[in-house]
Amino acid sequence: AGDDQNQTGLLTATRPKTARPSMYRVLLLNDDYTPMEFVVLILERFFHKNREEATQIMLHVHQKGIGVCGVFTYEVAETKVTQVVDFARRHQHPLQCTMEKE
Ligand code: TYC
Repeated sequence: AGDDQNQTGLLTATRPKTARPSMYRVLLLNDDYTPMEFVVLILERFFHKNREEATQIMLHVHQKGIGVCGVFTYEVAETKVTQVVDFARRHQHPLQCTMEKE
């Protein structure tokens, strides 16, 4: 924030011009067919989780039905969803991945 001087010579408050971008959660959904090990691999490969974190997230999704893999700007989140779904389909797994605004 700053102070600008207008034509009247009065100081008025101004907003900072750079807003933070909206953030999006990337979500994994549970299903009955995708192997647990494959979900762990996805969390390691695309979300840079270590084996312990990946296993925790996978088990959370398995038990609760849905879980967060990470939070990203729109384009990064969209890319992650595409990468996960493409990878799952290439391996003939029905794994669902989606995104939602934070
Ligand atoms: N429910 C799956 C199984 O029992 C494992 C699984 C976990 C699938 C998380 C999808 O997002 C998922 N093999």
